[in-house]
Amino acid sequence: MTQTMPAAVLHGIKDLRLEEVPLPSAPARGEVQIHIAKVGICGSDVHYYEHGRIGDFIVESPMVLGHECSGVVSHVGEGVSHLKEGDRVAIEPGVPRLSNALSHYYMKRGQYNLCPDIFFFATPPDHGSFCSFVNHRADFCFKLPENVTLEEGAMIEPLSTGIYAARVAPVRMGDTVVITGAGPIGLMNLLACRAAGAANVVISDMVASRLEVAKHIGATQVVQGNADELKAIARELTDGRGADVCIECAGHPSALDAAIGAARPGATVVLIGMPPNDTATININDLIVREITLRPIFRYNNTFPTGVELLASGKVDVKPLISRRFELSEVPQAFEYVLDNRETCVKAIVNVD
Ligand code: 572
Ligand code: ZN
Repeated sequence: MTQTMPAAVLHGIKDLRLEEVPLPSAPARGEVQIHIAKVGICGSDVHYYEHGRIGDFIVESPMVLGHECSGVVSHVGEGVSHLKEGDRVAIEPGVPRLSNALSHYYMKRGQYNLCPDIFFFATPPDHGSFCSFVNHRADFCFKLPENVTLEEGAMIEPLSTGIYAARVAPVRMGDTVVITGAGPIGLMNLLACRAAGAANVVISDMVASRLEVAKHIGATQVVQGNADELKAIARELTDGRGADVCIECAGHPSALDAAIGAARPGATVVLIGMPPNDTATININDLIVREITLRPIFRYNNTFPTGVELLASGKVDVKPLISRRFELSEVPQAFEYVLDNRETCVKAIVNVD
């Protein structure tokens, strides 16, 4: 008889079912089996739940959701030497399959996030981690030190976007940074920029309660949705120049305008938020005359070791971002909760074990 485990499976729009699915087989060479412990709910999980798709990624057959996760190693595959049974790990959800030459090309360049054949938890057609056990490539599992909890471990995934943005911009010591959008990703970027040594981090949003959280976790100034005010503050802080780095996390055309408007000549504007297709316009001549670099980022690469160190050293504290905790049996209610409380809920975390 096949053994089963509980999983949260999306069958269609707003049709999320807790059901029994087959347990994974023994981990292959180079893999570990992980007993999942904590899974955060991401905006993309909620988007698949609400719309059944993100752009061209369509949930065509039932899919297990979840990709922000941590767990405990339960079985070690052959050839794995850096992990043992019982180790607590943060799991990086995207693993290149290396099934073609193009994928090898990007892997060798260190840009494995750009591999066209990447496996990614809860991105159709790949199942996610809202379940008890997964097999995963061992080199994409990162051992957590004793002073880092499994909840914090699950938050390394969303923190990774901030680490990557601060690294590629780059954010330098003493910089003035503007972040547009104070949702979970904007707030993770705020934490990463402070840890990178930014002296001033100004963050904007339309929602006052998000800005309260931002102030609590280290924003030096907050702005409630006014592009002119954002630009004025950025200039005031920099002898009239404007921000050294701007990070757009709202995915709204007006936020993109505000971010570019607040940037100093020579600045980099990092693009994370995805506006609906054909809604955002950019004045190229404005970018040229001020030598603004636009730097879109797609997920992240090589950020998990940094995430572990930031949490272990206390340089970053993600705990204030946890708004609510649920059990696996409550996952359908958890998704409804996140939908109903979009503006106030930062991160909902599910206890799976
Ligand atoms: O944590 C990874 C992650 N990536 C997101 C969104 C939420 N969480 N991205 C935005 C959507 N894209 S995508 O290419 N896609 C649905 C695969 O449009 C991926 C990155
Ligand atoms: Zn995500």
